[in-house]
Amino acid sequence: MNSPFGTVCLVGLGYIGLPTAVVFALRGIHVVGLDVDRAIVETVNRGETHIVEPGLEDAVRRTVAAGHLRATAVPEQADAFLIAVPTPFLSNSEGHDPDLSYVEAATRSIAGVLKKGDLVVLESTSPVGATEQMAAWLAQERPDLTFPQTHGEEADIRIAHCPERILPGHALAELVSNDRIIGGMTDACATKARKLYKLVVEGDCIETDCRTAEMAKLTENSFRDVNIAFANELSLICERLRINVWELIRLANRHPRVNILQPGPGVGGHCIAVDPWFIVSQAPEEARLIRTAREVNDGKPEWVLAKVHQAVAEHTAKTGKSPRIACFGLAFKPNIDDLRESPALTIVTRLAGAYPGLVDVVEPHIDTLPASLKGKACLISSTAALAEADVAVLLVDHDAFKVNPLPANRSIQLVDTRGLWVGRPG
Ligand code: SAJ
Repeated sequence: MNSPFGTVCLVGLGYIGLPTAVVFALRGIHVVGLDVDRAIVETVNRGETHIVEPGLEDAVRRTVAAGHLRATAVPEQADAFLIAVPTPFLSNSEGHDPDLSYVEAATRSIAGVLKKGDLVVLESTSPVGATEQMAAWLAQERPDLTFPQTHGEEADIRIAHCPERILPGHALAELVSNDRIIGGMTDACATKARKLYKLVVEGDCIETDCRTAEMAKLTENSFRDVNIAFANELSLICERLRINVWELIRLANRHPRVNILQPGPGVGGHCIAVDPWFIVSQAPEEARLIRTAREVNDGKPEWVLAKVHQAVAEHTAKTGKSPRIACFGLAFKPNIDDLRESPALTIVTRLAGAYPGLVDVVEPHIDTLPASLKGKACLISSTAALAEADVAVLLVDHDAFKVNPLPANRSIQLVDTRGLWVGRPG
């Protein structure tokens, strides 16, 4: 097959960029990974990874050994550039405005090696208008080339937005099986980008314009955030009304058109707790529900902390002694080792500060505690923690915690934020 994509360049070898690079390389496509972090470049070139993702290490080793994947810190020519760099909040922003500085730096870094006929795709989750902004930066850097904003279908460079939608922990499979939204700055841009993704994607690749594609990604994560907020709000209401929220949700979900998600200690990760703010930032007057959902979910850790403080106070009043507190789970969601933006980690760090020397942590997916807990809590086994615990706080519904380990012969006060050990009989 004579592909117009001899070389594909992934800009940013992070949680999205590296698995994406690997998926193209596994199809025998020549892939270059560009990253500003030389340690990451060297790691990948040794056939290793800096990311924990099932199957990734093996795939990097094989594709590097086969000569299909190579990393570099110096931009070089390619036929398609996929930009997958972080889009966090502005650190000085009170209103959660998006920070496009990584996108800008990545865009300007590849501008010098662009040639007529190249495709540039923004994959990073972005506010509406970011792809057009990227095109404007490229045009600034390369006045000798033409771009879609001025030359439409005749432009030298094709530009598109194709948001990633993979679930951490399932990256390699979802990169192939998920449908992709392909938002072109023009129809020809979308068509060219679709041809690229079709080399690896088995799901549908659906063409639209770049602004709709940007909003679609933000909408997906906001939809989930609003639905989780509904479950979290129900958990607060049920506590006040003395109703078991998990039983309530199980029953309500028997309705054929009701599908309520699960309450928890808050919403973590680097996507769902961030992306809705991009919509709020661009349409503050209109995005009322989306903003409130963020506030409900962000408020949940405080509520859990208040429950633990209450359990501690009750134990102390009854026994005259401070309780030992066993916390189950630190990850931001079940069955992964990812602690980024984890509400469980926030809660445990606050507890370790409030009750020095009294907090134990059970987290089967990590070997050492993160910096915020080093020397302030102990990472121990479930059995060891429960042998001493007076208060147990369940924060993550890891499979390893599915069987209730609480001893029958000793009373331990339980704060169960996931309904794993209370409220799910049978
Ligand atoms: N959570 C609950 N209750 C639930 C479901 C989730 O409290 O019923 C919590 C989790 O514990 C976690 C947070 O929400 O703290 C987010 O977890 P998640 O599994 O919902 O999502 P992420 O952040 O791992 O990945 C999401 C996905 N988006 C959607 O499902 C719409 C994924 O497909 C995206 O690719 C990813 O964001 C992203 O990169 O944007």
